Amino acid sequence: MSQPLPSLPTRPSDGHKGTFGRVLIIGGSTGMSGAISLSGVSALRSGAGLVSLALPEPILPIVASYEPSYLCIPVPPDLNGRVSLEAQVVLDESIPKMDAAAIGPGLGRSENLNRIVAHLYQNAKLPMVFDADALNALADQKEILSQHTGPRILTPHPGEFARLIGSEISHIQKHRESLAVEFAARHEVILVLKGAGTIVTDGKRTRVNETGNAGMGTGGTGDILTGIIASLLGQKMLPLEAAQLGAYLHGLAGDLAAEEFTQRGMIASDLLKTIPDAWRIMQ
Ligand code: NPW
Ligand code: AMP
Ligand code: MG
Repeated sequence: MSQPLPSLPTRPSDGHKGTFGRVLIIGGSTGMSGAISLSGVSALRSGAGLVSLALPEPILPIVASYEPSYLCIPVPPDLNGRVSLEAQVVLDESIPKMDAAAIGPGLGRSENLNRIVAHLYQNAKLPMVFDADALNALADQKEILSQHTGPRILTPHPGEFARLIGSEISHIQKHRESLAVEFAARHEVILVLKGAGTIVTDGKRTRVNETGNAGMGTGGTGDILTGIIASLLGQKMLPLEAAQLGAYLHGLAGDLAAEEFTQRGMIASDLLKTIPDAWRIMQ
């Protein structure tokens, strides 16, 4: 049976930005600066106290100018404008100061990124979301999927899940819940299998999300979900609850965006404006 919706994170009246969580999001590359910008704003709109984006230095000006409220941490780029292996030093310095992190939106793919993703997946103690190209990096090294030291939330769409389990999208879509539950149980992770009726499971407890619509099939919506879940983790929600509440909030923001702009006319950044309306309905 589908689980009930978790309670909202608490917001003590004497709280401050430290109370509400420091969140780090790692991603972005030349040509995909939008993805990490969307994740950054959605993390802020979801209530995190401080949001920092670690991104290749060449795209910093464009990401920083999109929104003044997040911090930007430049990391050394490779020749193609992606996060380079040298960035690991900067990331290792930043991570201990954070309450939660996410990696993947707009990250791109390379051998060196596979090494960085594996290093964080296996060694970072804090709760972490793995999305987008970070999932592709994990799919290239499936042997490490069970080797993690902290709570791990994986947020694949069916194409990314197909790569992760070495299967076909059509097979996944026929057996969404059972495959998600089996994967989460086997690797002791929280799996968020996206698409109509997003499934959120830790392998024992499962929730099928009821919000969202086909208007969300537009570039960037998944990057927004990553920021939302990382933000809720930063606010100390339990990982399964953060993923379940995050999927619901994201879908509701999508439903409100569809009401305002229509499913055909809505775009991902519209959700950044409707997240506050979604909170108002939920609280
Ligand atoms: P198809 O097309 O039907 O065969 P990829 P990506 C499938 C960044 N972005 N149900 C689909 O299948 C991301 O953050 C940057 C069924 C196709 O095969 C990543 O870093 C943006 N199938 C990077 O781009 C905005 C589904 O998945 C495959 C499905 C690549 O991410 C855009 C496509 O997936 C984007 O977010 C569903 N519901 N959903 C920016 N503005 O900077 C997906 N598929 O090849 O992993 O590409 O998801 O675009
Ligand atoms: P991504 O492919 O990573 O950008 O993620 C797309 C996001 O939009 C996910 O959260 C999906 O669950 C959501 N989405 C896409 N299509 C639909 C749909 N038909 N109904 C509900 N949600 C959808
Ligand atoms: Mg995505």
